Amino acid sequence: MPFQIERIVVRQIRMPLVHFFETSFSRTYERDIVLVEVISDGLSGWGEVTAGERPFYNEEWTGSVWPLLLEYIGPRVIRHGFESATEVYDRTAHIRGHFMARGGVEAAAWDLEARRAGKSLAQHIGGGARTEIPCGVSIGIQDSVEQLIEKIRSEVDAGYQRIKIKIKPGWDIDVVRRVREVFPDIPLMADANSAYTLQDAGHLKQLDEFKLMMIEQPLAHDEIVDHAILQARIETPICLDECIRTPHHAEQAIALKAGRILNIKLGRVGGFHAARQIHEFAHAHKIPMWCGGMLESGIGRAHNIALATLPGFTLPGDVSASKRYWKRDIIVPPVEVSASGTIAVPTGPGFGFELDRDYLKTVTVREETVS
Ligand code: OSB
Ligand code: MG
Repeated sequence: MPFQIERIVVRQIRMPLVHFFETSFSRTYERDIVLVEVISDGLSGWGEVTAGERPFYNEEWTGSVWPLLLEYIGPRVIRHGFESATEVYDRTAHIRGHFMARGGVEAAAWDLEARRAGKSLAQHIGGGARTEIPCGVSIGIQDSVEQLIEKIRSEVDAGYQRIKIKIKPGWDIDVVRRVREVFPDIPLMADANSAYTLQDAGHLKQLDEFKLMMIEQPLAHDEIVDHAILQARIETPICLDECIRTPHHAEQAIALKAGRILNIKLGRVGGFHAARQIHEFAHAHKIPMWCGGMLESGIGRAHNIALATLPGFTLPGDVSASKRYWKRDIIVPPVEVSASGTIAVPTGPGFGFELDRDYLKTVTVREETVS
């Protein structure tokens, strides 16, 4: 359905996390999130830029995406005649990298197009394979192993279908061993966020005895070949996250057997167009997928729910309840998870939740318009 974007409003919001989140690369207490509103014919589409506050997960961060949006991406897409939202990805493909900044606008365009068609975002992207999505949680590195055990216990009791813990050198084998002693049978996995090298292959092989569902991105953020070498040496399935940024990366990784599972993150791959392409290819190759998270606000969270309705997303992802992150979310109702660890896919137009505009105003720290 053809459309032109007349105006783009870029907002940065600041919201404290309910509990700090620690990965192998840093600890976050407060999120600074950039939101994108694209406006056309009196309708708004919304997107979230999933970059972190520091350039440690990938090269992007809150401070880099702001000028990218205002100086490069905004002017490039505004008043351009798009035949459909599938064209927005290519419109900014001359920009090297910066997939999250580009993906925020791209996802907003899909949301806008869904609203223009009066459809839910899930339906519009070709999801709708399921009316609810299976949910897991990602639990950061804690101050003590006992604290971690308590966190796991409360998430298992809440009904979540799988537990992911973060690992790094010095917080890995012994921690997983202790978790397995307490929870011998839960679906469990570990995410290293690129904290190891191939020289650690022998060390990582010690994880095999714990029957993890997978180990996520153990090696460098931009490395595919080394993951193939490691996968041949360990039994635990490798799941790739950081190093899959384009459909071509996914093809290469699958051809090289660099991993057996894919984590797909909307922002990391630049939005729905690339996410759908990766999904299609991986699904045809029988690679199970799940939707990753980046500590999103309600907008990004709602987009992730839509993405996770695609048929190849067969594993529980990192899309969980708003209340795990926020005292109050910017959408109403907040994202809620059932006692069996599922989220019901909303059926209203676009991403399917209402925006809490008053609260959005309260948490906005800067705002600019491209027109
Ligand atoms: O690697 O999956 C990751 C959060 C920030 C940066 C990277 C990652 C994560 C998570 C996410 O694990 C979790 C979530 O949104 O719950
Ligand atoms: Mg990860």
